[in-house]
Amino acid sequence: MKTQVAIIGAGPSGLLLGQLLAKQGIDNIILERVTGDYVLGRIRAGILEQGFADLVREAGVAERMDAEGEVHDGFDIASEGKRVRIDLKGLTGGKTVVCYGQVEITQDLMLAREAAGLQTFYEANDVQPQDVKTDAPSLTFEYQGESYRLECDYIAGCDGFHGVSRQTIPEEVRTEYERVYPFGWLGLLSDTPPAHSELIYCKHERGFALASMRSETRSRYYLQVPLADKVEDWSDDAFWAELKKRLPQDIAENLVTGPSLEKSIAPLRSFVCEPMQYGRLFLVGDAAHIVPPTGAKGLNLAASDVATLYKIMTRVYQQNDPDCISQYSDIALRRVWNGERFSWWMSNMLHNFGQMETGDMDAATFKRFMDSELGYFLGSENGRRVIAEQYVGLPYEELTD
Ligand code: FAS
Ligand code: PHB
Repeated sequence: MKTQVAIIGAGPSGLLLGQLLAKQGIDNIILERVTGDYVLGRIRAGILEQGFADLVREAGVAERMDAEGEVHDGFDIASEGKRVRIDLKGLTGGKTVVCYGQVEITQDLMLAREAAGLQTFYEANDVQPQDVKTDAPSLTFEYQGESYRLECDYIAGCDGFHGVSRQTIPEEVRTEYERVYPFGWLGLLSDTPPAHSELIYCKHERGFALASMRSETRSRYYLQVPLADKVEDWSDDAFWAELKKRLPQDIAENLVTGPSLEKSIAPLRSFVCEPMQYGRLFLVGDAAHIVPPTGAKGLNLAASDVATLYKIMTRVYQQNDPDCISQYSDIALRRVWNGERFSWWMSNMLHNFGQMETGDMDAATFKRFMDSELGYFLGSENGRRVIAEQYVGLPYEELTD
């Protein structure tokens, strides 16, 4: 079995990359460990940067996103009883974000891949990259009880944080940077009308809360919870009662509650693996980096990795320029670290660290610094512009000639 680009993982990174490569006539096969339904069962991101939305349009898979996704011109940050709007459109010369669930975009990409007759092996087991430092790499894997080898020119490791790709880069070659936050996010999905027309990020002494949405009839909420909490510790009633305590009063008074469709706790970490490539193996998305969701960057950083690798593969095959693969890691990492810093910064400003460790200072001093930081950036147009231009996403970097 042979292809040009072998992709590990049928999450948003792998599916979007596969669709874009196919549009350029570059053959690709995806090997995915679980079923498609399992992939679609994971409720994750909800905000797409303009760059991501444009990439989905370029892939020819944007029809439902453009019809059902909601364009958001701004969002609120609530703190100390006040709500300050970050006017994305006004502060960035017209840039906005699209509110459209990761599940939806993943489903659209899956259906497009199937319609294009592109090959995906679901429930492919024990996928192992082989000979990635040679010009004849391959993937070995088990499928329906049989052993296979997929020969290829390049391997895209789109297999997420717990995948096999990053581990394929020898430890002595990899440098990993990490910060684990002393709390998690308890997320709840409900078929109730959103609390507000735009997102509200709430800093509160009881802990952070986020009011987001998926549509005019489906809402997504998050509460900062201690790492020791288990999702079974939180009944729906307990969730709603706590959320009302953290939301601004005028919003809480009109909150429509209802049964949860999904409830889960996600740990928060900042993580980057350098380099993001090794020979003909490229790490893409969560395989290489993780951000706390406070900046809505996780899925969007995966998209910018895809954009860079897509440009490189297009140049390799259409301009016969194999040397340009050496640009991938540096270009990808420059934007990744921007997203990491913004997500870390927003997490430090908006969460309640209580008496938890904050590195080089005591919790009370850290709180004073962060309260002042947030107050300054919300209190000045320049400060709000800094938040706005990071939130809509910095421009994607082009390849050098
Ligand atoms: P993914 O993890 O989505 O996909 C990797 C795929 O590879 C999976 O389908 C997996 O089954 C497969 N795989 C793994 N190992 C394999 C192997 N050995 N062989 C074959 N296949 C293998 N981002 C935001 O922007 N906003 C959010 O609110 C947000 N919330 C999140 C909540 C949670 C609980 C989590 C875990 C992440 C969240 N994220 C959020 C980040 C998330 O959206 C990721 O950035 C996004 O899923 C990245 O997509 P992929 O890189 O495709 O990785
Ligand atoms: C979401 O809707 O899931 C969401 C939105 C913005 C974030 C994090 C999560 O920063």
